[in-house]
Amino acid sequence: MPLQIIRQDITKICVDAIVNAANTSLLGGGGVDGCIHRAAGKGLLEECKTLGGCETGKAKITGAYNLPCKYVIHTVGPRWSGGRKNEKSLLESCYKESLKLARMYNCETVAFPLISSGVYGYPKDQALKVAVDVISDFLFENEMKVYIVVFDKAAYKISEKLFSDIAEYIDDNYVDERADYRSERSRINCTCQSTAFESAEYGLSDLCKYDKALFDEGLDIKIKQIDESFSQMLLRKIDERGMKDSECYKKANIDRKLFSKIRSDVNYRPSKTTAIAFAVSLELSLEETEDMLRKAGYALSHSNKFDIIIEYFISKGNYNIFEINEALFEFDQVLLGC
Ligand code: AR6
Repeated sequence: MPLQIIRQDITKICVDAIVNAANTSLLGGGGVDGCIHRAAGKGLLEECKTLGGCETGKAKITGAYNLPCKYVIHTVGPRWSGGRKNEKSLLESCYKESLKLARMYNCETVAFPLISSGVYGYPKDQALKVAVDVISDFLFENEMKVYIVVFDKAAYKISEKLFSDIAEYIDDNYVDERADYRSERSRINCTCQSTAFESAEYGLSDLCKYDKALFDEGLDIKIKQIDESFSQMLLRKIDERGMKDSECYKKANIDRKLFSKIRSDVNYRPSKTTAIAFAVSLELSLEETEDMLRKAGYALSHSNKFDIIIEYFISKGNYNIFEINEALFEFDQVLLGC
């Protein structure tokens, strides 16, 4: 998954470069800047002193000293002034300039904090949107794995309205499913009782022989009718949509290597989250999504929140994978594309 949102302390992440939300002096401060300098040790400050500061929206790179990464990229975010002072484009520039430096230094993995969203007061939801938009644009053209590190859960919050809509949808569907589940169980119990009765009448060994002959015959026919596999359906849908492979896997937030594996193995069995990520990328209808999932051996059920949230977004025709992931994160579910 080329872009992942995780909750962690950025100083503990093993990547090629971590990004620091610094100030124009580059001589350290509070927030994540303070954490990075403390964890890196004095050498980092000594190197920063030689850089001559950094303008807002720009970035500079140093070694990482005692940190587990190779480099620290220092960028200076804008202070929030109500959105009237070009904050958005300055913040976009922080991400662009940092990614440019990371590419120049051949970094394959980079972790960003939510720049400007602490001491500098940029609203966290808007700061996250800028980060996701700029990074995903960059990943359309470049091979890199990028993490957005959110320190507190509040930073990663979908709107109240969306949250309550999804909560309501989960509520409604949970209830229906529970009722269906109860009636299904009582139906299964009845069937089990009548089967037990039949076994007693015919004798178990006769039944077994009879079943085996039927099974062999049925199996033979079934094997001849093997359906299109997951990978075949995926490639067919890509063609039908007139998409390029790269367009599809990038939109699904899946990396190229995993896509090549799926492409070259007709019987590849993806994880459920990967299969759904492709369904979202291809903008499949709910019915088509369920068909594609079945081919990978999965189903959407109403007995877990993850499935209901996916169903909610697909049935609303909302195929924005990052918004879906925000909702999954909010409801403590695994994210798509992993
Ligand atoms: N790991 C990941 N994220 C963190 C960590 C951590 N260890 N610590 C804080 N955050 P901030 P800014 C999050 O204030 O708003 C400094 O004094 C935090 O929750 O560090 O760009 C500089 O010297 C928030 O979401 O940076 C500047 O003067 C995000 O990191 C000024 O603050 C950014 O918060 C820069 O302010």
